[in-house]
Amino acid sequence: FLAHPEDLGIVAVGFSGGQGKPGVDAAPTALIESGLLDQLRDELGYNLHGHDAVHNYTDLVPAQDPPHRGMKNPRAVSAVTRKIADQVYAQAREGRLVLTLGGDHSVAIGTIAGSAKAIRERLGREIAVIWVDAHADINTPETSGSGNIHGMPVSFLTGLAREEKEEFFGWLKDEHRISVKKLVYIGLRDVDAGEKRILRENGIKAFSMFDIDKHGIGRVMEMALAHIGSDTPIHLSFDVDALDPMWAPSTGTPVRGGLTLREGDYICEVVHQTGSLIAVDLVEVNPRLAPENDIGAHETVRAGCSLVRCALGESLL
Ligand code: NNH
Ligand code: MN
Ligand code: MN
Ligand code: MN
Repeated sequence: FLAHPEDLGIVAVGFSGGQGKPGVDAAPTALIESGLLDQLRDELGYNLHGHDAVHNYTDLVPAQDPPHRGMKNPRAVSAVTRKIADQVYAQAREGRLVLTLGGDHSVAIGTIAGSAKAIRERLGREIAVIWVDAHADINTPETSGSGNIHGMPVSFLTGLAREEKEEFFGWLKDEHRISVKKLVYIGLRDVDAGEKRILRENGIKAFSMFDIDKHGIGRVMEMALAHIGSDTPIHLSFDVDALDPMWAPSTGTPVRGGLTLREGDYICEVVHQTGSLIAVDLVEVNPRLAPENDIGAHETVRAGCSLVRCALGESLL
């Protein structure tokens, strides 16, 4: 699906407005300083584009941003994700693979909207999304208990949540949206009651930690890809909290009982191997949240780099 599979568009966004804990905005710089982009260029052979800047878009954050339908920082998140959608779209429109380094998971409103629009225009195709996360992030503003928009991106992207007003995600149009049928979750273990109902009522495919224990990650990936169908462009959105806190302690909402680093890497490797990958997000690394000592932050950054390298083909012999 890529005209230039060796060309990698980088969108580095230090944005934390989709949740309440500062520090997730420092992740792109931490990942880049640990050598991720150099590895992608020098070891994996990608031509990088758009990698000179880490964006924080503080200019898009209004001084006053009171809640709307219970959503916190709604104007800021809407404006920033709209900008991200433009950036991802511009890279994807060139036929490049796109890597986004977040930021909290609200950035995926922009990344997936941009991918979906570009692939529709270039190929007339719908994209599939593989969402790897401890959480389902499919709350609507009304079902959310927290009001944090990083728990809502999937509901806006699928059209389960909608808004007319531009300043509250009204800029999201059909061309940006994805089908609930082409969405697959992997790694779930902390899903809100309202989200469980949404998943059930919409027949959304989800592989929880229970399914991974039961079938093994190998079989789960076969089933996940079978659900999507071969020959479908894939956007991989990886929340680092899908990994067990043993591997990724520095994240805003760690949940025990998660994926091993090796299982996370395997998911990324299998997705790479399909040859259908069009975009990758790595989100929710928070280097400021380092329980015990900052070995945690270092380890989490290292795990994040490993996931990205695997998704971009490092392990292919
Ligand atoms: N489901 C909760 C909420 O809506 C938590 C979401 N937190 C995440 N999602 N880290 O990946 O706020
Ligand atoms: Mn090329
Ligand atoms: Mn998430
Ligand atoms: Mn999560």
